[in-house]
Amino acid sequence: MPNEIAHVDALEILDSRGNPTVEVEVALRNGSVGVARVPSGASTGKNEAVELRDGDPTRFGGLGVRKAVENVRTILSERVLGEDATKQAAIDALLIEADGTPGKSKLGANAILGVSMAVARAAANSVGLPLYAYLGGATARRLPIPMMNVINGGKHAGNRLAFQEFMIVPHGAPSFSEALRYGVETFRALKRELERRGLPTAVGDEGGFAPDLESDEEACELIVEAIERAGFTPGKDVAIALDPAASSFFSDGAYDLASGERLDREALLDLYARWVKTYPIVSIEDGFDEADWDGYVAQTAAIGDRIQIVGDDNYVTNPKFIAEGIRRKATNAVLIKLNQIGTVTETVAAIELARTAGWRSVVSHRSGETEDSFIADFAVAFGTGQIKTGSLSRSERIAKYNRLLWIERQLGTQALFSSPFIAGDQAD
Ligand code: 2PG
Ligand code: MG
Repeated sequence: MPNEIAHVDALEILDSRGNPTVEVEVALRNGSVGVARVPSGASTGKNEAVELRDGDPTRFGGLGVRKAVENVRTILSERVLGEDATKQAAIDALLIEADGTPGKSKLGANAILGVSMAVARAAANSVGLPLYAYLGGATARRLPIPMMNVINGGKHAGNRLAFQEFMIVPHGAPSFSEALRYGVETFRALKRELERRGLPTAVGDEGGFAPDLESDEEACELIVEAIERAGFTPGKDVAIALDPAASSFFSDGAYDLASGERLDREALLDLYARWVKTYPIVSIEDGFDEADWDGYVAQTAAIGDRIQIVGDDNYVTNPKFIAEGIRRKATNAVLIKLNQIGTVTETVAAIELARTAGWRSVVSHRSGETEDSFIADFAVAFGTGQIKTGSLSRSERIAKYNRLLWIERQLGTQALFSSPFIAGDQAD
């Protein structure tokens, strides 16, 4: 068999927070090799596939992944040895079956995903195609618009910001590389603006600045200021996207903001509606607690015709929950994270399901990342048109952008890039 899997190995490596994670190497009989590294979240949804951690307090505070690594080297390796690496769906089915639990808790989604991704890479190398072309076929040519997280709060920073992510979206740029430049220049202008105001410019987990602002709204004001100071027009060239990750500031039926205000669902919805009028916001992800379906539904009914409403913690890239969201009209888009569900095939199924409902998909990194740029190729392969992969600092974030620059070059005149948002739409 030409693409036969001959060897599978794994190693406990470190992610961008210095926490252990899994790296998998798959070698084929013909000498082709595929390597993959698994990311890890901090603001995780309750129903995410399970990341297997050793729980041994004498190593890495219990965060070691030796068991997951061992599961790759033994059980998972035995399952896939001799299989054809180009049969991704069949291999993923074997991995799922080997685990046998709905949440991949027996062997670990970190172990399973590592093998799934490394198999895809090995197969791509074997057939001599870049990963995006192997996974997406000859027509895969859409570069994603980047959502760049320039101010970090919530669980990704030690400041008082309740909202986790304040992102810039250069939706007026003519190409991916120009979008990246708009992003970098705005990021730099933001740094100068923070310095001017005497605020710290240290960065958080995703490489965005993490100043201790008085309110969450101040972050939006600062970004608009930075966009202008960089020479761009807010809402026309560069817009704003938010991921409040509201589960992390929700307790006893209300939401606690950085300003000290405590808002119920209706008041928080009013705040979003007001912000959407005041700031050039094109997308809001996880605006409500992951179990607050009524919040999502009300938000989509109220402002879903003007902006993108994305579900992350409530869907966890799981077709079962996405189907529920479609039925309830809870959002109009979904965040896509491979490690929330645990195999390449299931992740593709999530994107396909969203598409049947006319929803958009945003391929996303995790706050704990590695130098692996798999998601850059993945976003192009499935033409999602949007990627969220952090700020314009920290190499684990930049690795994805740099990979997209090469994909753009390889695609040349075939490359497509267009904004899913209407430029100027939000500027009142
Ligand atoms: C999110 C992600 C990525 P984490 O909430 O969208 O930005 O964060 O990986 O911590 O879940
Ligand atoms: Mg999120």
